[in-house]
Amino acid sequence: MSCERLSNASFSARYDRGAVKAGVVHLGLGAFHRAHQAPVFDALIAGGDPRWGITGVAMRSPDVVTALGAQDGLYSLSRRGGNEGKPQVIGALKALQVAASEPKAVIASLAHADTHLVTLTITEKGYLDYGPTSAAGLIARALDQRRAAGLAPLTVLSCDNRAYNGAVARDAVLAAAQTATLADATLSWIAEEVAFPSSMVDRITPAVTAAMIAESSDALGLRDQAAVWTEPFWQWVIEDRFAAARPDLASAGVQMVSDVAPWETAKLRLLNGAHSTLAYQGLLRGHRFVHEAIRDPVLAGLVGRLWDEATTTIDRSVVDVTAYRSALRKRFANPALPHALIQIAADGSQKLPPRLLAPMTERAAMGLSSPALAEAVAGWIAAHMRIEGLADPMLTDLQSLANEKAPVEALLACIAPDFGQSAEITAALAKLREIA
Ligand code: CS2
Repeated sequence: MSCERLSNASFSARYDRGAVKAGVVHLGLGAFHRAHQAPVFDALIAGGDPRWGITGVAMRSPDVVTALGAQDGLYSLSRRGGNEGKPQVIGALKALQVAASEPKAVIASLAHADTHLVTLTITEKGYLDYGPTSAAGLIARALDQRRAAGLAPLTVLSCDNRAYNGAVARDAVLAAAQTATLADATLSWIAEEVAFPSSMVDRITPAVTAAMIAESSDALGLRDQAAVWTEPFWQWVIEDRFAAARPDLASAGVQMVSDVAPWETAKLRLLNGAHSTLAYQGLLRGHRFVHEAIRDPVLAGLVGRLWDEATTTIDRSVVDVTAYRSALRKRFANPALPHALIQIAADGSQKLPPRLLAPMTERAAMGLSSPALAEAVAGWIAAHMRIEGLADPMLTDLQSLANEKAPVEALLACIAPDFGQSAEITAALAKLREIA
């Protein structure tokens, strides 16, 4: 591997980085942002609009900021599977900050006159935190300053896998503004002037490993401690509702629509629902990666039945489910992108309701049973008895309930108090226990 670091000196002159302004503040500087939104803004800048550079904010750990800081905010993106070519160097990250240790600097970035758009990848559970260094807390404080300074409102664009993520982000920012006892005038300004469009984001991007960093650095001929691997496919569907200045996202391949809900529902229930199913059932059957699990005929069959069930809850006038499913099978089977099941298995308490429980509830209302969805949920419970290394904000409660063989209702009550379809899950769990 080369010893020379990726740096400005090695950036191919696609555009003048010095002329780029930070019009976007992104909260949650993980691999997903660097694989999904950042290349879109990079394309806009390369296309001649330098307003859309990014201030990248890591919420807690400074590690990624340290790694990126040492290489002028540059990193390489490798598209794995298909015609990958050389890793592409992304130059859109203009500034780097850490929310936990420099909240004032982050608020200043959000309140800066050049900033028009805030994008968020703070994970499903990130919307439950209203504290002063949380995403919602920082945005609320910055909006207070913007209003006082007579600046334009912002567009706050959630890019997390939550149903109605725009409304969820709005509720979180309003709750944080209340918690911080900001002026009533700010609360109404947020409610009336700030835009919180929903968006559906999609690009399979595993957590970065040392092996990925080594291989990317070799391919680049430069040392890149912030390299990311992703798949060739990407999709971003955004509700077309911006507060003020807006980037020409459509020119970079983003779909601008009036209603994201059908896209969001299809993606959460077909892609993410199958992912969670493969994660728990796959780990239980001794697999480590998605591409291995989807090759297991038992799991491939279960995913097919799960998709049949989920499809009845999807608006097929908007989404071509047949094409979507066959594309998903290929994307999951991509051997060039090892995606660890244990990573997807994290935070099931937050992920299961929109992915698996919501379609079960909707099917029950149509008078339909959901054996495959129930089997998937049973896998989540069984994994809490048998799999080590799961992560979840409710892990202790879930593990002790699962190990005490508490009724399924007790486990589901932790994550979805109003859910009524536990009988099917109890039956599926009994079957799983018999097999084990
Ligand atoms: C995955 C997602 O970890 C998970 O829960 O299901 O991160 C998935 O890879 C992305 O949503 C794909 O767009």
